[in-house]
Amino acid sequence: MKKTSLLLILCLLGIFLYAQKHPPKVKPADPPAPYGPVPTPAQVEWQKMEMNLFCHFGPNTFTGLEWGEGTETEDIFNPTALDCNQWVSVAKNAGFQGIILTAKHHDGFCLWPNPQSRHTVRQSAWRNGKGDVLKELSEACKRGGVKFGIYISPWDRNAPTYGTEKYNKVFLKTLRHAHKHYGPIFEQWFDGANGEGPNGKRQVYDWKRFNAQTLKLQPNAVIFSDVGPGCRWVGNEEGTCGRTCWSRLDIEGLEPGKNAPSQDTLNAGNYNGACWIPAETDVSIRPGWFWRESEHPKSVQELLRIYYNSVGRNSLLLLNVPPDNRGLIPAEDSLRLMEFRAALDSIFAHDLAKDVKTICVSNFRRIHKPDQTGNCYSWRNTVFPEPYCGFSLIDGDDNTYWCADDTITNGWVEIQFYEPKTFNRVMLQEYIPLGQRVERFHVEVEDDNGNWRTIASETTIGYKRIVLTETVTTKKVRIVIDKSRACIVLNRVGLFMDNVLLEGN
Ligand code: FUL
Repeated sequence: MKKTSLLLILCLLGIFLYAQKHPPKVKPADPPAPYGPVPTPAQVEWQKMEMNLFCHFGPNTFTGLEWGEGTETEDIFNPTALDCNQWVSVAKNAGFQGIILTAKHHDGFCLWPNPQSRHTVRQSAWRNGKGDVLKELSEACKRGGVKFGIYISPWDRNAPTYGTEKYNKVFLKTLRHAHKHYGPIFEQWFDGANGEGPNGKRQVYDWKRFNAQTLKLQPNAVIFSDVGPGCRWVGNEEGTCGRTCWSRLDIEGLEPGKNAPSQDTLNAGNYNGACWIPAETDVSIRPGWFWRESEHPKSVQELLRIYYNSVGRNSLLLLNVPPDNRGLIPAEDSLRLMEFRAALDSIFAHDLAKDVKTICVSNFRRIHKPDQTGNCYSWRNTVFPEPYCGFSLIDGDDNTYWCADDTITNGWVEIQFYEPKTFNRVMLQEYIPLGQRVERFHVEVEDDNGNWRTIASETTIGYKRIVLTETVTTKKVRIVIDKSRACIVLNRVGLFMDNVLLEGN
């Protein structure tokens, strides 16, 4: 061989080895553009709370009424052993992130010394008129690291001005007092009920000002009502969100109460809704909203069913657990909540999707050339997984996601295990800061003969979707996104075995 050829070969080899060690710097693939309306950061944080406690407490706790008349004597409110620390520890131990208290229900009685009213704890004999439930609960929440929210009913059967323009000012001052003294408030709950006041008149509520002032004083508060603007009523009090549930809603010209969207619309959202207003599922652990000695909490199976029908369907669960006439959450309710927690842990503590041999996707926005890693990720991979690849679905990170190329609106993710796994729950999550996209998907498993079988077909995903399937044992499972409204952006796939509630849909 000539000297020059040898030199050339050596040069080329040198270049090759250098290139191997120093691959050209590649620009990371761009993230996708958001699609449609998207949540505010406060709405994202709110949705991640997943489960909050609702506490209905007030004169009705002592009279057994659901809607107090507003004429009850203040002395009727007299809890003998109020301890908000107990409420907070029950919430925490059961895995609830926030507590919302009925600071004022329709009877108008205020659980704090509201200067706008003469029907409050201050006028009661409880603690000689020095008690303040809002103060105790907001402080207990702060100590316990639980978020605090308030329900203040605009309908007031006691306020003498109710039914006149003056009442809107009284209500604004009432709100301001609560928001200024007991914050931070993570959620302001506005009931749409609009009955008659003491003078037989109904109020025309000034919702615009109620909302604007709330956000001025509590900018991070998510405002609940039939039409948001922070989150919406799910349309029923049974604990059931729509199987199809868009976090989008049209609210132009609509209001809470009788001018609200239909209950079906609230349940499913609007496909093309202009605003991001996710569903909140409020339901009581007991038959009534307020405590009554004769009533008892729902079973663990019922609570689990509610969980699947709310958190598992792109909604937040607001579970009402009413304190009793001592001012404590009754033992049977707290015990039930602990059993509920234990059931959730037994199901969701172990995610089988984390034990994969490989996780492959049909397409992802990649940095490297296709032949470098293929579309699969396995634990034996030496190349660090790229952002947007299938590994993002099982990495336990809220901020990473599998993302397809801009034009790809259908595709699949396939998980293969080393050994067959048995499961009956499939959890999927979209990365909602970029909008809600998936419109239709199905789940397939492979049998021993290599044949694929569909075990579930569903519509929306949103923040979280838990699909109940028959119990299957398989080495391969595939989630097929049949239709996404823009390129697929999925944050998580999880597979679980529920031995508590065995039946499927
Ligand atoms: C309803 C009220 O009328 C009930 O008493 C309860 O507070 C429930 C959460 O909202 O509209």
